[in-house]
Amino acid sequence: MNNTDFKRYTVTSALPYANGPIHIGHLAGVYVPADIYVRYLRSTGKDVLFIGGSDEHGVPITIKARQLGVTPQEIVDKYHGIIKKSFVDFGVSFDIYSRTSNKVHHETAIEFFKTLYDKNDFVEKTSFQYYDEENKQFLADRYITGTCPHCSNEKAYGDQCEKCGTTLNATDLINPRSAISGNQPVMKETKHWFLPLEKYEDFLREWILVSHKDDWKTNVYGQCKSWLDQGLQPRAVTRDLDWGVKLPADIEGGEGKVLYVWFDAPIGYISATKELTPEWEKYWKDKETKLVHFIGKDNIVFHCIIFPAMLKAEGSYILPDNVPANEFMNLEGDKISTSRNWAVWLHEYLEEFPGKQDELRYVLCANAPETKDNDFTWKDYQAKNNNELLAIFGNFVNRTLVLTSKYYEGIVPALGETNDADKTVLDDIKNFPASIAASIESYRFREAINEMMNLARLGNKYLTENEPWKQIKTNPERVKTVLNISLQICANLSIVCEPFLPFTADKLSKMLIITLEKWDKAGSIDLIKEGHQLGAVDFLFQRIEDVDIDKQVQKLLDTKKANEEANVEAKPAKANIEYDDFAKIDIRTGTIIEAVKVPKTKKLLKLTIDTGMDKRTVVSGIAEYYEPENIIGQKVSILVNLAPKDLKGITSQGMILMAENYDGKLCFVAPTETINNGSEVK
Ligand code: B3M
Ligand code: ZN
Repeated sequence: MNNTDFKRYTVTSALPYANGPIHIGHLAGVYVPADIYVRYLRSTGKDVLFIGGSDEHGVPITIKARQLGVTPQEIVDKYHGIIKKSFVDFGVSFDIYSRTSNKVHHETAIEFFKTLYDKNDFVEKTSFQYYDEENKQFLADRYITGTCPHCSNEKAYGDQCEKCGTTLNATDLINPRSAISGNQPVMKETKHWFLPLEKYEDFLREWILVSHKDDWKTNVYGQCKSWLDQGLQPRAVTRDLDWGVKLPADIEGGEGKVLYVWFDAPIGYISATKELTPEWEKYWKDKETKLVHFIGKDNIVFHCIIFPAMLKAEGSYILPDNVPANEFMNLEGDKISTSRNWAVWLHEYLEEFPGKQDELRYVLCANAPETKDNDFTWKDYQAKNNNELLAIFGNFVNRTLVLTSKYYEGIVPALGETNDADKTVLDDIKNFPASIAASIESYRFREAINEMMNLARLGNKYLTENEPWKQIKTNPERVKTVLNISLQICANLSIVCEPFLPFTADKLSKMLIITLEKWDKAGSIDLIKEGHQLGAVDFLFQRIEDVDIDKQVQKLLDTKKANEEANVEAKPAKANIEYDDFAKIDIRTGTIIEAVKVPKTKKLLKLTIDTGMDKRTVVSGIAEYYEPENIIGQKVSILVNLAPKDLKGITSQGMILMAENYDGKLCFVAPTETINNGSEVK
């Protein structure tokens, strides 16, 4: 079915884990494209529900709770609120933003599970899993640590070694320990229910590789094909955890078990719809509903293989018409990482760039990782804002409105006579809505936003070529035509920019004092009538200065340095010595009383040290880290019985003890309290 055949749309976007704030990668990968698509559908008058929510189960949330000494509920309550506010702040226009810890979801997920359970769609399997006897609980993979068999990293987890990246099974670990009690876990029998995905392989092959061969994105199609080519395996749908959707008491052996988070989370789309409207079944069971999931590439298997198999097994649901997954957005050449704080967090962005939501939406859409990973850089963000939004879109609108205000007190002049060039522009205006729509409906949002900007480019070029500020003296009637056409372009922009730049659309329609029209009005060359009074002129965009960008880049450099420091491993100790060896050295406290650079050297300073016994010269390789004038009076520890050495013609009598940081920086090893020079360091 193509778009016109569907009566309604259910659009979902991945449910972010409620264990941290959201960042630009989330917006670029999932939420900006989804919001563009939904806003466009609404503008074309479609019946559409935009469903979102927080994914509040899963092991990472329990780990964060343990780390912070709070409950998982406290974690999800905190981050659900932060995430929900970020989406509101950025105009991500959900019809509902729900959460999977709520009652409706638990009931819906259990009902779904029971339907499959009662039809014997699950396979029951018992297996042996690591169990923490002290805490009387089975251990999820992330709760088991041990030595990686591949790289001997002693802090590997039961599912992965983060040092060498190897995917592991908990039983691969050498010397496994419980991350909860620290004890050696025991193997204990446990029963779980598995969805036999292999049973749905033929159906999935036909549904994806044949019927969606041409309309699913190649990155999505390719990943599904490789999963199917490998052959599907049964997938556990339950876990031994106490945080999640608990199995009902009447499930024999279900005690202490919850639904696997990836079984319950996609059902969250359904439960949120149920929460939103009593007519929810129309949006999930009627074949005239188009279901579209917006996700990142790491969620493809769950939304294209596992969830459709679940829906197929349950039997009463429609299947997704498309799953236009994006690849990943990186940041300044490195993968965005919550654990390394390598991210631009939305709430922090708004603190630094208040009111600039559309600027970020624009850059993230124009650079969206639609077919391959892409990179966000602050320099590019500044360039796109200054050279595109400000210089083209903003400049065009501002000049049009300022000139109309200046020449006609803000009243729209008559169109008057049009020449061939005018007629060409008027024809071009008519074509933009259809070309932008075609790109949006094909989930090519980069192409769509660029086409929207082409309308602003058309206006900017038309105004510049016709120079109304010059013609006003010689041909005032001509100026009326030029500004009337320019105003029609401004009015068209307010409609076609709305899916991408909702805040700008609102601001522009207010400056034009027109209602924000629906898509079907776009393309009209009579949107804004002669004699209409325009509103006060304001700037749509401002210039972003280097200083603001440099501050963001520096912030990331500081983060990178902090990460390096956090991950530095101290060098291993040298071989043992006897005490007598140590007793031979004589280290004293001292004070630097003079310091000068050694000529023709970069690294050397000539120091005069008061050792309490004498005042002696020491040559020290610290010139790259200390200016002589800044270290007069510095307390030091000095090795005084080191044989004198000639360095660059200077006899050095001893050595200052310096600690060398991981990055090579040297710092003094000095007494922390006032102490006489010459005191023995023992
Ligand atoms: N909670 C978030 C992720 O994997 C995951 C999505 C669930 S969508 C049903 O990024
Ligand atoms: Zn390893």
